Amino acid sequence: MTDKKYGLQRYFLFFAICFIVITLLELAFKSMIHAGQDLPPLLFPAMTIFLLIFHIMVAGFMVMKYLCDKQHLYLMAIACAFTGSAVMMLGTLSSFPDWFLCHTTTLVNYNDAIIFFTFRNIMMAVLFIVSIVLFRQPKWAARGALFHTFILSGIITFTLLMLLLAYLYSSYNPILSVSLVDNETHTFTPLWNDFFSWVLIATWSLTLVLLLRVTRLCSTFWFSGAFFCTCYILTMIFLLSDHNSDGFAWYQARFFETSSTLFIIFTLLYDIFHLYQDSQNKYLDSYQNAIRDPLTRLHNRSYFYDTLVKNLAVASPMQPVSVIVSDLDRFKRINDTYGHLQGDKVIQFVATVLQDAVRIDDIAARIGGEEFALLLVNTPAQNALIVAERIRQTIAQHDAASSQQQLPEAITISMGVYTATSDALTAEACVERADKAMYQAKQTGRNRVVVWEEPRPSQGSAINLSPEAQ
Ligand code: GH3
Ligand code: MG
Ligand code: MG
Repeated sequence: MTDKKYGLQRYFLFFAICFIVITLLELAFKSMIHAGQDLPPLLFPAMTIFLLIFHIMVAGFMVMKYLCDKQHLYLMAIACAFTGSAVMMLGTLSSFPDWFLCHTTTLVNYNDAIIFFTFRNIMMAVLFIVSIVLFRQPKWAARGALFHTFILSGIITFTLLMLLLAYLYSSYNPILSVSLVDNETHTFTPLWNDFFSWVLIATWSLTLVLLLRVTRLCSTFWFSGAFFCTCYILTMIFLLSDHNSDGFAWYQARFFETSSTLFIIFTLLYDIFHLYQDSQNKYLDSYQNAIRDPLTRLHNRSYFYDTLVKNLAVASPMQPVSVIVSDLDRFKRINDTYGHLQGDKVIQFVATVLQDAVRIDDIAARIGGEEFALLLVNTPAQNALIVAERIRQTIAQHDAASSQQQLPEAITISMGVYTATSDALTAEACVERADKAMYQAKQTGRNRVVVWEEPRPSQGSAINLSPEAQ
């Protein structure tokens, strides 16, 4: 029921947009060109050249889109429609013999122009119908390369056949040539007025109805396709209302053809923009996943080491780099008593405390199960000790109630600090020293911070105990 309502809303929107855009186009056209006005003879071939280029662009877009995943076979029917149309427009251009040299020509073969136009329209409408049918059968896309080749061969053969027929029925082949326009008087013959124009109106109308029913205008692409069909129906109506083949209606028709093709091109450009935006977001997402730990969303071990290597390269007494390694105290007991899920919540809680305690340029990482590391840029040892101490106290202060049950009971953490003031040590060696300081904290009672100090000759290793020991 809701689907039906949205479908109707979409149709209403489509017809409203069509009405507004077509009225605006008509006003724009009439403000540029007035009926009865003498028009430059090369205007029509010039408009045809623009249309030809736009049709080649649409065909190119369609082929590229199809080649992206080779799933949307219906795009190739549209690609053939626009390619065939562009080739037939070359035939139209050859009806204006001197257009290329910009000579004003009086020898225009209007009959050939309308023959190419007729075959072009039949071919495009039929290929649009094929495309709609292929769109309706998405399962066909999965049928494999052989099936795609078979369908593609059919589409291409049909396009070539229509090109051949257009050629055979034009003045290039006097045996079959039909007369749709009298080249002397430039008036349409009854064969055009009473038959072909109606056939084309019927074919495009059928295409439009099918497109609306099958695609339900589910995407901007089909929306622009429906607008294209509407403009082509309108084109035929303009031509029917005019009796002269070199008249105002031809220019009007070509203007609408060009505008509707431009509409498709803008839709495709929007599609590309959308795809680019989408892939950019996916890239950013996957990059974040690659550098972050899934449980805590802190940075992971490898990102921590990579950043540490970069920072150590520029470390100096003026630009010290501090590393803090932390490990939760008696965490096995938490897991054993409350289960792993609760243990995970504890790890997440600690991660939040760590992340909140550092600046934007610093790195908070999870480097093991319940082991964390902080990289504090431009931070001397005494400041790193203050940061670590603040974190230790924050964690120790919380209990189940104050942590909203993230912690099942109060917990503590042991931390070791090492500060590098040169690039003499590797990243691994720096972390090892902070780690040793942290183990010293464990050995000396846990829930404390120890700053690593260079061993003095008289001592095995020199350790500066946490503030609690001070
Ligand atoms: P100590 O004070 O000496 O550090 O004692 P401890 O019990 O914390 O010992 P240790 O640091 O060796 O314990 C690590 C425990 O962390 C072992 C393992 O069960 C647990 N652990 C590791 N990764 C995870 C995890 O992702 N989730 C949970 N829930 N537990 C983890
Ligand atoms: Mg541990
Ligand atoms: Mg531990």
